[in-house]
Amino acid sequence: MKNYLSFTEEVKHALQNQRPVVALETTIVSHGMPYPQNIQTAKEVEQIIREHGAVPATIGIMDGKIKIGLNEEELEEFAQNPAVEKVSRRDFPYVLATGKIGATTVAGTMIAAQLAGIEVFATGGIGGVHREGEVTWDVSADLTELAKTNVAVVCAGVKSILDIGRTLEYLETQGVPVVGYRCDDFPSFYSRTSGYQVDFRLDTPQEVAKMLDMKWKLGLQGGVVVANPVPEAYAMNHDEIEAVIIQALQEAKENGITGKKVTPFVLDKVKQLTQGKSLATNIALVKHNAEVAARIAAALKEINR
Ligand code: PSU
Ligand code: MN
Repeated sequence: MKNYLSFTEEVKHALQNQRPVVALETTIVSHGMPYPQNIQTAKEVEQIIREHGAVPATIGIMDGKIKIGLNEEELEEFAQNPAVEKVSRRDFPYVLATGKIGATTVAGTMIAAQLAGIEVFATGGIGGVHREGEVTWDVSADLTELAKTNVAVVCAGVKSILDIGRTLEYLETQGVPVVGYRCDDFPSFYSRTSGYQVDFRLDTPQEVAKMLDMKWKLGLQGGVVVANPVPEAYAMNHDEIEAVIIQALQEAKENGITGKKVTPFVLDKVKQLTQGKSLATNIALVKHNAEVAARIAAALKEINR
């Protein structure tokens, strides 16, 4: 798979010189946010990472290559082209073989990041066990990827479109530590709390870096979820968002939406139903995650210098 990687100069240089690098996904760009907020956010997030002493590597598939770092024109393509496929572990061979354009999910980005030698990844929220997952078996491949791929994922928890309790149980079974960054309660994306506790609370990038380093030095395969709550000023009211989510899930059911289409469909409905309020929250939390991820990546490089 390494033969299919293609690096931008900026990322190649950073990796060769042991500089901190933060991976970013493209599904959030192509399927998670509308144009033009998606491209604007993608660029700003890259800039925030640079301002905090790391190099951003936005990952996506194009022309039969897994791109580690995208130039402006490429990023624009991911933001605007409606033909972009959503690429999780399952989808790599098809998208690479056909030369299609593919946006990587959390799972897909983790795979590419590990191959490239990138240990820290910033996103919005990870996938998880869906509500009624015990019936539909809809469990995101993000969770099994976290069990086997050595990348730390800085996120704002999981959306309550998912079954948060079962998602955390699944992560425990798979041996994935869930760290609360300056929080005790596992955040639920739009809100700073969920009613579920994180496994471990850590308060500085250095502490997180030390734990990541320990996990991988011990030879314990897999990632770590670093849960970073949305900044207070952008947090949404829990009951308000819950009502919207119930309606969005109902519409997904009525429209017979299944498989990889579920998450983008529900995200879009939530956005429509909150008149864009959820989008502002989404943008704010992604930026915050980028900053924390850059600090953790820098601290991790300090340990092994
Ligand atoms: N959750 C969000 N926003 C997102 C996603 C999840 O709050 O954009 C995207 C991520 O790319 C994640 C993917 O990896 O959806 C999970 O999709 P699925 O549930 O089909 O595994
Ligand atoms: Mn799914």
